[in-house]
Amino acid sequence: MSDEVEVPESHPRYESLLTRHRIEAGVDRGITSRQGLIAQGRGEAYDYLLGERTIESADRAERAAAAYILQADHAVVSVNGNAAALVPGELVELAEATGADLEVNLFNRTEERIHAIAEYLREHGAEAVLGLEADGRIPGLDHERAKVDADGIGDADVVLVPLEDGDRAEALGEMGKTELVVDLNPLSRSAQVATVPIIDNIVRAIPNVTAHARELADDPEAQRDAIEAFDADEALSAAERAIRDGE
Ligand code: PTJ
Repeated sequence: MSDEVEVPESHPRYESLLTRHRIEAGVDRGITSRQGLIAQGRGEAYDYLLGERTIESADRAERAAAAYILQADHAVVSVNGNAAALVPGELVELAEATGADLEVNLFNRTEERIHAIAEYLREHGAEAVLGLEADGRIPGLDHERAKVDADGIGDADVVLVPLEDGDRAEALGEMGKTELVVDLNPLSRSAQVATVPIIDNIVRAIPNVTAHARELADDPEAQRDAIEAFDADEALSAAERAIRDGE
């Protein structure tokens, strides 16, 4: 089965249908877990309520995230089965634009899926992919869920974790890492514990973080301003208001 399925561009919910097909294709290719289908459905519901757009506070979060990545000693972008299926090329571009590392890191870890995702990222231009080693651990978590690459997330001061499980997000925060979380649900624990919760669809969020990073790249003062202008609690409240009142 090919990755791209025919979806009529005239359909009013074209982007949403295309996203759904990418996740389906990801499952067929052995990249995305079947649980990933459920996660996608949950995400779609929130995206529908948010108006399937990047709200203003999410754009500020994406700018702050770009600034944190640029200012990091070692930034790592964590890639799971959903992220890989939806935005493989965009993740590679973000890594290239910022110097961040890419690490395949899975909630439902299997060696087959780790290798399939690493290969898929390489097909999309990634030169180095971490996570195949998984010789480090996140303290406080049990077995497979705790595994990280000691040279990747284990060593990072800033991690971008899209669609992360709440337990793992909390444990990474307790390790003292600056966490940038992409999650459409402002009430999720991952979003609540993040330094920067990005309440937006990953398909819009990642290219926008890259665009901000390109703009901020040579301007440390603008990077500091982007970080200072961002307030996590305010961003979570703004997303809740957008869902409730359509603001
Ligand atoms: O590939 P693996 O094994 O690492 O597993 C990945 C999933 C996503 C299946 C795993 O991390 C998981 O079960 O996640 P949860 O606990 O279902 O949380 C996923 C969160 O991501 C939910 O809060 C969804 O609302 C949100 N979400 C789903 N799709 C998107 C999204 N957020 C942004 N963009 C999306 N496209």
